[in-house]
Amino acid sequence: MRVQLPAKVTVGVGVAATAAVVGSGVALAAPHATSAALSSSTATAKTVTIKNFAFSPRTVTIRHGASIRWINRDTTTHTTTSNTHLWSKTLIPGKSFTFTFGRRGSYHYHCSIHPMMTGIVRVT
Ligand SMILES: [Cu+2]
Repeated sequence: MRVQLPAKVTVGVGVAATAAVVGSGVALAAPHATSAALSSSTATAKTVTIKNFAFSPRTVTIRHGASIRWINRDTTTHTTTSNTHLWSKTLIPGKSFTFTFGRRGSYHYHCSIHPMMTGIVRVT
């Protein structure tokens, strides 16, 4: 899909705005190259284990475009819930949930059943 977009832009703008096409072509080339490089870092997805009413590790750092997988190894149901409600998932014992972080930042989250359980995902 990302490959098609620059092609459409080039065709749509046509001959009248050749300079603009070249300009946007260059601008689009950089993000495209970045996303291609990131697809390999997706393999470095990290796991946060929920155990003994805690997220472990409590703070985890990944590259943007990579994923966090939470798995509930407790005998109690927990949730992983973004403080800004970017994601929220209830996990019964043994279940897991994966979320991909496209943008850099610090994402604070908690368990909505046990609000003292908190964690942070740092996306670089
Ligand atoms: Cu909990």
